[in-house]
Amino acid sequence: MSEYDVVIRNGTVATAADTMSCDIGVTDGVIATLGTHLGEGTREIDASGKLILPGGIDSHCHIEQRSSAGVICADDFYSATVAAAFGGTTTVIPFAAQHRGQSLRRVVEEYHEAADPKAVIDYAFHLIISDPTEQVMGQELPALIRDGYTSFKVYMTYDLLQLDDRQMLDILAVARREGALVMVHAENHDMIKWLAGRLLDHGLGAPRYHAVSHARLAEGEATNRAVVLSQLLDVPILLVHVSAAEAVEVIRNAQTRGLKIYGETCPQYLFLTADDIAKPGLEGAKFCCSPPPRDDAAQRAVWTGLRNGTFQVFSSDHAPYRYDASGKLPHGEKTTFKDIANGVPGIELRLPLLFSEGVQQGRLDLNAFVSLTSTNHAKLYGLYPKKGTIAVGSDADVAIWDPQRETTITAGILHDNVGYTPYEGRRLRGWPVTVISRGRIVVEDGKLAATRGSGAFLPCGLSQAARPAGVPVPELAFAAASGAALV
Ligand code: DUC
Ligand code: ZN
Ligand code: ZN
Repeated sequence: MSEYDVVIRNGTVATAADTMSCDIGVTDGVIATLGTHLGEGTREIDASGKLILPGGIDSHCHIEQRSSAGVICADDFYSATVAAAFGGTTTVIPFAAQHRGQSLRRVVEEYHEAADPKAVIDYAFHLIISDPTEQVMGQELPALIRDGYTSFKVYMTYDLLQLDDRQMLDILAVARREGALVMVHAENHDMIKWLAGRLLDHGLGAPRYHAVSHARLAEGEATNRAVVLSQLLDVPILLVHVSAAEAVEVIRNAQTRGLKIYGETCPQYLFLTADDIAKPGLEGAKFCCSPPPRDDAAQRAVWTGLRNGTFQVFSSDHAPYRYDASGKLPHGEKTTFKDIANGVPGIELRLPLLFSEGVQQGRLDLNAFVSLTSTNHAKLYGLYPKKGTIAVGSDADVAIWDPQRETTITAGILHDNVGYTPYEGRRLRGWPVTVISRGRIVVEDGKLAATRGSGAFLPCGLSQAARPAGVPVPELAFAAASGAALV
């Protein structure tokens, strides 16, 4: 009888901390041994010349989600998780999105009904809170946090999602009390609406004006406001999908001042610019997302932020919409920028893009790549060390990379249900060739080896990052001394 279920031999293993030559023995879905001269495995994998990295964790993706405008994502939990797996990702954390009037508990049940029979890799859920009623804030949310939904996204823009500052503070206060992590979509709603209205009044409805209306200052202002709200209550937050240099600077400054502010960015802010949105006709709709890709200087600021630790996580913000009336172009040729479904696909290419342009081009070392794409996600969202590393006792979630494999990106090689890719024609070096989730081979030799519904739900623990710094601002300290604990 074999000693292990799976043994991976002769590869180079990299974690967020180390790079080493060792073999991996897997038993019952868990890493049992790291070492050399391991006994036999029922399944033997030769990883000579390959890198063995923790499976990616994509902690920002939209799957089978209905937007506030009523448009459903092109990917369901099967196609999205298959695409993720082909791209080296073994855990996804999409959103259970509340629309106004809905019970948060019921929303979570519905997302489980969608995901449980379809996902091929493991998944957790963040919540989206758009209707912070007394019932939601007083009962549903605290109970859900205790059930393993320990992070939630709030929006400072979008007509039907936007929260005002007072509501934001209510949510931050609950997060502080319960130890949950708040993810913030930071753009100034009124600035965007004002700009969009004027542009449309002047007959400027082409996709490129999406980027004009979502001005970089709107992102910078809201990012600063979110930081200050978090500071007031001494509760950490994560700024998601950061695109503008102005926002990167605000986050960096806050971190320098010792505030617990975290940052996330995404492939579209490294590899696309507003010029893509300005492509002729409606072609630019394929690149419309919020906040939008900006310019070369913003790309440089985002790369710098990845290198110097301003950003802890690199996620896809996969928000898949087809280039037709079901998604990007609800009014066909007459669609203006304000009606284009926001979002770009990226769940499969997130890791290959960053590996090729980051690691292979010498911008990031391999360990930073692992931190940004896997380990830090697990730490931020309470999944570490079950997920996010290669260590004895961790789930055997690994991606075996051929670092030299060259691939030209076309929509046809991808596994999502979008029909186009914003990265068409790019040539990448490095690709995950074998992907393993809890010891199960999920992708091998370009083929899917996992079945629908074989992914498991992961209740999240509390984030270490979400602990308050413990230094209340003077006003809160004074209120407390006066007998009023405001948070
Ligand atoms: N913006 C979001 O806020 N969510 C989904 C995609 C997008 O572009
Ligand atoms: Zn967002
Ligand atoms: Zn998003």
